[in-house]
Amino acid sequence: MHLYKTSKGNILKSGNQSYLLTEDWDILINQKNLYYHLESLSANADILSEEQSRDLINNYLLPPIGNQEVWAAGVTYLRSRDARMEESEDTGNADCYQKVYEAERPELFFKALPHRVAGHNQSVNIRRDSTWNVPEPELALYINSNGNIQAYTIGNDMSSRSIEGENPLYLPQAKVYERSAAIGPCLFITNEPVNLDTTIHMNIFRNGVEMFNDATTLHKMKRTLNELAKYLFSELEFEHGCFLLTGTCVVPPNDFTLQENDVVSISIVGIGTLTNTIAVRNKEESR
Ligand code: DO4
Ligand code: MG
Repeated sequence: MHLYKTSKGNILKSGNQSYLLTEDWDILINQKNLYYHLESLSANADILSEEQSRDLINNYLLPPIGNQEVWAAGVTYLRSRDARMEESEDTGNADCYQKVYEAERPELFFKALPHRVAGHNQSVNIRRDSTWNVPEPELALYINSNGNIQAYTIGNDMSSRSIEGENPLYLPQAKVYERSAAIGPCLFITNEPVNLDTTIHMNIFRNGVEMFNDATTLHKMKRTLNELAKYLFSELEFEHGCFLLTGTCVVPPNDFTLQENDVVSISIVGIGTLTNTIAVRNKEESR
């Protein structure tokens, strides 16, 4: 099942049918068993025609988030560890990435409040004070307030490699700024375990020309999704549940940096495609 949030209501696509669900987003998704909850709501919900649901999704789509915080896990794939070690080798800080990759405790960091999060077809920013910027395509989890994974979506953990490479203590600045995160286009809800053969694919286009194209599969992740959720919830409570980006395994070559107007598309089989255009905030917007 796919659940879209729009400014005209929530749309559930299940099988060949689309339903309009008018419940408050935070209450709708924060369920002990979201799959069965949506299945039972759909029995009494208004059915939308294919044309109506396409119109709402194409013209009124919002990021699939209400009052949830967005958190992120780091260095969950070997490829990410290697990239961080390369970007920090001149400053002698590469060691900490090796250690966190091997440690029992995962790297978890706060990423965004909902108002800083972009959705599908919205822009994400690169920082003006950063010289090396990349998107990070990641599987994102929706975890309910009991700490149980209920849904999946696509995440883009925008990052400054120059700022983090200078000093790992700059991580919050490399990772957290206006519109540094995107999630969407919808929540994917299933009652099956996640298939680890699922691919995460990213393309980057500049002036219509493809600059980058690569993919990975979830089974390359060193940690389990439940392990990440368990650590995140061990000493934190999330009234409305939260989103957790699970780390990247697709990293553009070291001579690549994003530019304004580049288009980043991330696809995860079974969920869909999240597309964002790269923007730079103008000075008037900043204060
Ligand atoms: O250690 C810094 C962040 C790592 C990260 O965001 C990732 O591996 O995806
Ligand atoms: Mg990341």
